[in-house]
Amino acid sequence: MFDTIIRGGRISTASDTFFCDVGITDGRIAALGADLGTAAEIIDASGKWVLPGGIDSHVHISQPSGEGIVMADDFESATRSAVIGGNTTVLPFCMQERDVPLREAVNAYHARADGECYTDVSFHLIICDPTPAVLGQELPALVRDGYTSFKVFMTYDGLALTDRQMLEVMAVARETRALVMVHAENYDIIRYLTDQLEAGGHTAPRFHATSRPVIAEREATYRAISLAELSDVPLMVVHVSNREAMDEIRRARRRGLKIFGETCPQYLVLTENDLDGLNMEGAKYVCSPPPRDAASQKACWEGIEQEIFSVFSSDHCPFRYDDPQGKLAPRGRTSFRWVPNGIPGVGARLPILFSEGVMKGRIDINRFVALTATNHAKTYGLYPRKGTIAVGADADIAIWDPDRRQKLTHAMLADGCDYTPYEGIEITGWPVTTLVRGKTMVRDGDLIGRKGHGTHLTRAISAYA
Ligand code: DUC
Ligand code: ZN
Ligand code: ZN
Repeated sequence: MFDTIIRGGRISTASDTFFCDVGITDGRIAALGADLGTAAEIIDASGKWVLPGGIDSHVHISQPSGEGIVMADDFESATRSAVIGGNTTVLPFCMQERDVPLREAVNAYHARADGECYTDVSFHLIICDPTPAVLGQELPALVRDGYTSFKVFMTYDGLALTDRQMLEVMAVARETRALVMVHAENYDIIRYLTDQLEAGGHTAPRFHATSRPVIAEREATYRAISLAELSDVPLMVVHVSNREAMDEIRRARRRGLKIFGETCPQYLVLTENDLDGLNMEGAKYVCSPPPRDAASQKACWEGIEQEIFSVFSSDHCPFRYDDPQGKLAPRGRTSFRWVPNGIPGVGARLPILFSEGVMKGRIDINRFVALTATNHAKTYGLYPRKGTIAVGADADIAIWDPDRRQKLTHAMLADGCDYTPYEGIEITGWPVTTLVRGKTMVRDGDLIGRKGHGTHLTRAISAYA
């Protein structure tokens, strides 16, 4: 007797597809087989596809974003959108603040998340001030406590690390076996071009893209890879937007290095032309790196198909559009430099890749599962508890209707934002029912679970570290 049986579905993991029932007990998958008998709850999945719940390993929630700017999502609204979009775990960032012990920052994020989440969560650590105490004591202690990944930035005032500081963080990563994620864009190129553009009166949102060219991303990607090679650590290059940066990852992998790449929906379905909107409409698409052109979209698809990219994340970083604390902040109207940087996507990520990737024949369903769940779990120390459908794993499951066709609208996403950059995209396939650790959180499209079911996960060491 199980708590729940999912009956009659077509199950896919990152490697296999098969038809059987899923028996769930105490939040875990207890059996896979034919005719599992009876249970307190039977979910009929005939005609549906039963997949591991999505893991989105790159989301920003309730992160301080500059004076007068407020993120559109707290943990409740972001994880609500996540679970409605078929996710069962998200990995947000905990950002270090200068002169504040890192542990205090971690505690502050816990206070914001605890009791608020619909999905499970687990924090990466953003390191912006690698002091001797942070490097020597705080990071090793936090890795021991299950915060096993760091993010470093090569650009942005207050965030960018020097090459030397990157090496110091990588040395700690090597010692502790933490995984390093890098935001790779050349700080001085961006600062220089931004000053030049502003001096010429080019301040509209579309010049955000002009100020952050492919060369800035390619150069920083190569430099980050070089620092990781010297340090002998694996590296995840996040939010890769174009062929040239991708080719640096490809070359590094050919040299046998453990360099990994992530891409995101904005690099598959948006272009810099979207930043061209009248008045401030283009601000809805301001994110970094910026969306590029049709050739870059094609390159990112190639990277997905050829396994240069191992993870597909949303980089959910939401700011309301029609809001003085969001995209229409007064300062942002004076220059693209001040437009809050980031776009929402945690709810739209999976339907976009399912529809554009699987339904259009670019990738198969097993690759979809790898890109959206299994590889995230392996990379960030959650596998095999998360990211697959196997006996003993958490019952984190999304049941998809592969035939549902609709236009994506913001209202479907239930986040705290007031728009989606993906409005109007035709979507085939939708995650209709989602279970988090065996609990049905979304049933036939309706949110029925309670916030607070989602919990923080301490993570093991990455499979690649
Ligand atoms: N980098 C991110 O990873 N997210 C939003 C903005 C940025 O620069
Ligand atoms: Zn980034
Ligand atoms: Zn991000």
